[in-house]
Amino acid sequence: MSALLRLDVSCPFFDNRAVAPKFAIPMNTNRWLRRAALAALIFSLFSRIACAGIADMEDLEDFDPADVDLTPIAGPFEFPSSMALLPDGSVLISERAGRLRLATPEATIHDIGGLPTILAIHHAGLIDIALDPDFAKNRLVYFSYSHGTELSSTIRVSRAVLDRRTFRLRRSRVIFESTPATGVEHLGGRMVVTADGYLFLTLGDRQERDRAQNLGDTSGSIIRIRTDGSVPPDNPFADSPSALSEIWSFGHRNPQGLALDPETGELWSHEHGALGGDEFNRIVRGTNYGWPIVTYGVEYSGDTIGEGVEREGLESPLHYWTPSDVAPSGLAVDTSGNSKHFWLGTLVGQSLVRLEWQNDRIVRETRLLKSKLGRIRDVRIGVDGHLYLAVDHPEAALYRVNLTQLNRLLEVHPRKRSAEETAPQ
Ligand SMILES: [Ca+2]
Repeated sequence: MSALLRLDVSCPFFDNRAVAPKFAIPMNTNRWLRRAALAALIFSLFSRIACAGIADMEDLEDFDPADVDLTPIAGPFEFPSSMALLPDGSVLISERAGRLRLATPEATIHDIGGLPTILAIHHAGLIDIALDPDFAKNRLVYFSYSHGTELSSTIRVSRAVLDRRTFRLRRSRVIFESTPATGVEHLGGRMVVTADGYLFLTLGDRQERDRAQNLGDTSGSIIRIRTDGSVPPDNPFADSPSALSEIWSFGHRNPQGLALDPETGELWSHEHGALGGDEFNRIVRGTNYGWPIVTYGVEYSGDTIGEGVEREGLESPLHYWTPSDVAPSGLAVDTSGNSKHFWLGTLVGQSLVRLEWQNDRIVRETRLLKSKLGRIRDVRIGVDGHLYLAVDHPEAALYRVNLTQLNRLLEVHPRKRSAEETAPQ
């Protein structure tokens, strides 16, 4: 069928046009996808009614997704944990339960075989997926996941060749394994692979906070290895006999976002605090980020943690969130505009967040889509310049947003507010 269902939302499906023709959904799209688009339409119409008026620029309740082509492009996915955007417009999606799936530009979904045995329980499972910088030639992918049992588990990173013809991973091998721990909380597991062949991986403290200050333990650290699994000799603790040579930075609680700056090569990360104290950090070689000695969070009982909020020699966050209504997840660096922006999802906050970077600091935080899509698990920017969102849901859609339009729309708000404040009475 080639008929089009006319709706008040756009649904361009993976094409690379900067501005898609609005409101057309091919009827040969599967029924679930049409339902997701209809839900977006209903929300869009509701938001036009309920969200009139000027919201605080920090929390944009009047944001209308229809203005930026917020579009469900594929699904459903069962609790997606991450995604990797392929050069041909396909998307690899990891599902927490231990399934890897490939959504084609035509929105056809294939299961990818050949994953290793994965410990999938509670928050544990398949976590992140990343492409080799030479993926177009070598088809290498990297994936992080929980391994072992609930009583003793590790985070592993494996790499394998993605065979697009048979939809299988081949020649899979483990290139990293963390220090084991009991329980399956505070796992971290986010990866970045750099163009010059390094792999960074975040590791949570596994709910044993003192381990984050122990350099003989990978818990609560960000590690750096070569993509073949070897440890680079210039790692900060490579010559220290009491430290694990993979460790790049430490004193982290539970980092669920890691991204590389395409302009500067800097590494950025955020992490969950306890009650309050979620942080945004620039990750620097050999640095101690303080957990659990210093934090802006407190115990869930309200008691203080450690020594306070800062101490000389321990890196303070560039931005932090207190109270704990955020829980950041997924991170993308946007260098398309005049200012650098960081995009992240939030789990507790159920929002999309933009942090604006100017003069070496975060100057503005903007929250949007609150409670509209649900818990946002992962945020990526594709080679097409669009923003992709994965939500934490048993029947999740993968969404795409026109980032150019979104940035343009958000730029209006501070000026508009400023103009109103300074207008003559
Ligand atoms: Ca910290």
